[in-house]
Amino acid sequence: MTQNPQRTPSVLVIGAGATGMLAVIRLREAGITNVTVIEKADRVGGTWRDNTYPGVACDIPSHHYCYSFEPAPWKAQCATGAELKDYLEHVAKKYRVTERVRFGRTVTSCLWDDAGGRWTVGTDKGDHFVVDFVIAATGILHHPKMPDIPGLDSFAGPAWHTAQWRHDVDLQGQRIGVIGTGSTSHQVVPELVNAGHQVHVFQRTPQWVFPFPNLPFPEWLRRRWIAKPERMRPWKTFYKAFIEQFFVKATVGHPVQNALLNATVKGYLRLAVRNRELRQKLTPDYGVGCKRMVVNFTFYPAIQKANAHLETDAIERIEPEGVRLKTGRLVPLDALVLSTGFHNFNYVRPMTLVGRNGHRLEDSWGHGRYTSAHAVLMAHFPNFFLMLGPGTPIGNNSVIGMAEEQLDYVVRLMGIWRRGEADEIEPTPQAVSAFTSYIKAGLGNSVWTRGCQSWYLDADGVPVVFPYPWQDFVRSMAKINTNELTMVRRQKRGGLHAL
Ligand code: NA7
Repeated sequence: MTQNPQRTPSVLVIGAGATGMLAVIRLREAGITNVTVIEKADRVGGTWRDNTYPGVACDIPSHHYCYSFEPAPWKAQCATGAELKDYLEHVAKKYRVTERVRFGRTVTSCLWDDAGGRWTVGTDKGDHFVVDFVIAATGILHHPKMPDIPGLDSFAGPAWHTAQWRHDVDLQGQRIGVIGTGSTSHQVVPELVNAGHQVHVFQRTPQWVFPFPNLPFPEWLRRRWIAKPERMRPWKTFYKAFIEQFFVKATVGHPVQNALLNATVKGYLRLAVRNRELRQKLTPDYGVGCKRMVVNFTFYPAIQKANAHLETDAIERIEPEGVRLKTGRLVPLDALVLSTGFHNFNYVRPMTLVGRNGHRLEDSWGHGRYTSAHAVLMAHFPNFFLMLGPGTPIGNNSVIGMAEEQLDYVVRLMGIWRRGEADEIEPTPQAVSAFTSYIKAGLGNSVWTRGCQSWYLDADGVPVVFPYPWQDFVRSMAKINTNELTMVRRQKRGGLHAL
């Protein structure tokens, strides 16, 4: 029943990365303009602002990894970090996102006021915002993970994480160690090797690599796209279909796609690395796709060069002069690059998040089990949306596409509030359990449980990803199921009334 069609909420968005920016745009389209974004850095861009290491690029095709409403004449199949940063800054300007952002402040607390039915959001600069809704767009791979290797602090030379690249260090003539062999390492190592440096790559676990040459788009084609942007639509359709019909289906257990993926990565390794001993060192002992697939075409050629050294013996400790291996050998180094990934389960943390009846985030997640409904709603946290929460990502797919689907859902949920049908909306604990069971039920067929350690796994070794095809993700949020929601209406005199 429509009671007050004019209600417009106040919304606070945490983070001005690709998802937070999208939130501003989608909310404005829906007529919600009282939106404030809190961003700790001094510019928009999130991941693509922070990661500036040599070779940084997206490993999802650029026509797919962008907003559906803002195609761009990309320079190559996969955009570089710099190109994506420029793209996001362009979007922020064009869609007037920047004017909504308060830069240089970090959200330190989100406290739900049971009596008032609103959120109070505090920042490290002492601000307090009282709002109807909070959208946490804090990203998945945001907090660099330092390796827990003894002696790290004792290293005499410079040491830094790939997400905090030291552009001030002159690497000329330096012996560089790179710890880690994930997607980032596969991008940065070829750059360092091809620049002629002596590079020692410390591999704990080899990775399967899907060969994808990052071919540039010819200038004439880009000019055609610039002249008529709708000419880019078929390209988006093609790459989207490729990812969804091949990659995603291969990872969630479709046998044909899975067999093809296996044949491709194994065949590529055989063809690209001719030295049997090196090939053996680079061959994982777990199923293809179990760790997030590395998409790359430059690492194998680089690691075979004379100035590249693959170290596969376990690390004992780090010493002032270099890395001491368990075999006793010291690998002498002048600089150390930590390509050791991210704390992907941090989500909104660190911050104090307290929901209804004093319920803390740690009360839900304290045991390292991350739950949500539809990867965006959390029980006990009314009017709070966690973008790309537990239950995402979907294999090697575009998180921008996932965020678009989630925001459509969020805007429709806010419609309940705007029509005055409810003032407080949260998932029932049963909805969270049902979504968690739904995710677990799909994991058996997926590649993520095939005997590896990966950043997808929670404390129990259960992957926290969406193990079904893309269409299922879309379908799961296509309709609002009010049975999944606890909706509360505030009566005029201040009492609460559960619906
Ligand atoms: P990843 O994929 O988490 O890779 C981290 C790498 O660092 C991986 O090879 C780890 O080995 C290695 N690592 C982590 N800690 C240690 C210690 N203590 N000792 C030795 N090696 C270690 O992070 P990336 O930045 O490469 O990629 C993150 C995502 O960015 C990627 O999936 C894409 O979505 C884009 P392990 O495999 O755990 O043995």
